[in-house]
Amino acid sequence: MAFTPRVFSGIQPSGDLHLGNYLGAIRRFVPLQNTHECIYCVVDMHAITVWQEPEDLRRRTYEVAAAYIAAGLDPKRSIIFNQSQVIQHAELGWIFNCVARVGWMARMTQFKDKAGKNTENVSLGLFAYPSLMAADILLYKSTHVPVGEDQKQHLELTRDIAQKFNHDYRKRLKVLGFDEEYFPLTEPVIAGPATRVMSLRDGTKKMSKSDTSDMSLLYMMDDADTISKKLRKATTDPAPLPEAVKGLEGRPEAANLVAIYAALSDKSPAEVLAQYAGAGWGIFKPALADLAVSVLGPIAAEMRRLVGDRAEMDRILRDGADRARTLAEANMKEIRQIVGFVR
Ligand code: AQP
Repeated sequence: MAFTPRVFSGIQPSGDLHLGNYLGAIRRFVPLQNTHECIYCVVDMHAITVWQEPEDLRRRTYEVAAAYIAAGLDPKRSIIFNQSQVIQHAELGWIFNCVARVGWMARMTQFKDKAGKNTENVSLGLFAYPSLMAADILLYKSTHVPVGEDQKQHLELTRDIAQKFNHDYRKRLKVLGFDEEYFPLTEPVIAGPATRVMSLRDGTKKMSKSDTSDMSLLYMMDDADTISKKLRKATTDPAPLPEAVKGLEGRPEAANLVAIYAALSDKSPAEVLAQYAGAGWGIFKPALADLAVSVLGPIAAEMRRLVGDRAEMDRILRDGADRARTLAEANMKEIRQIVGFVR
């Protein structure tokens, strides 16, 4: 069956937003508004899979929504809301907990990374996280999900859950007259030069909200001086920039800074190297800092303005949640029937 092309993605309000979130996700959300029906969620229920101070959770929920809008999402065209306002996410998440297998969850590298040696003591929610993520996506029968590379495995699991649901309920789907492919097999959209932005201190480690070293991340709300200082101090090797992308092999920090420049300027790494071949870091780092300030500065200013206007943010999130709930409930009505719940 042909599904209506629909984009869904989300970000957790679990820490301050950084350049990886911006380049790997938010920046790439924006042009999709021109070609698809888009739903962008602030996934606050995912955030509490690890402890969040309630006041921080609230502040960051507004910040993520503000970042979406400041980066160019139009709340009239795209649906923007926070997950906990549409309770159908939790409802379908539970059904998917009963479709997914424990072994599938145990294989998730993000769970292993986050739980570390502490697997007995992390929340059950952290373990089941990918099942709620599958619910977020499939609740709207979303066909495309723009994400950074770190989310690829979770999206494969979303497809596994969709496939198992379609298979387990095939007889019921037939009896009720639904198409045998009830849920779509969603496509990850992982594209562009910065699908995995690395730490500014270690080019082999992902830039991540949970990194405790401030200098390893560029935050979306950093001011111009801080951006320049962090980029000036970013770890690099001593060699100048090569002429071609092949010359970045084995140079993770150099490759990372070139990828960041490319993504911020909508160029390819090859085009960036064509411009800077042979340049030393004394030239490239200030140029990168200027570029980063020119892109992030206006976004940060708009984020500050928006988070200062709580009434407007509440209105936008409520409107988005109302529109999302209408779509979600139409599908949930069918799903309850398929599963066999009496209503
Ligand atoms: N370093 C990154 N490079 C490219 N994309 C990234 N994303 C995250 N880090 C990078 C993308 O941002 C989106 C939102 O991520 P999330 O908040 O839902 O969860 P995350 O992937 O767990 O983000 P963090 O910052 O790495 O948080 P922690 O430290 O909690 O693990 C996703 O599309 C993600 O791919």
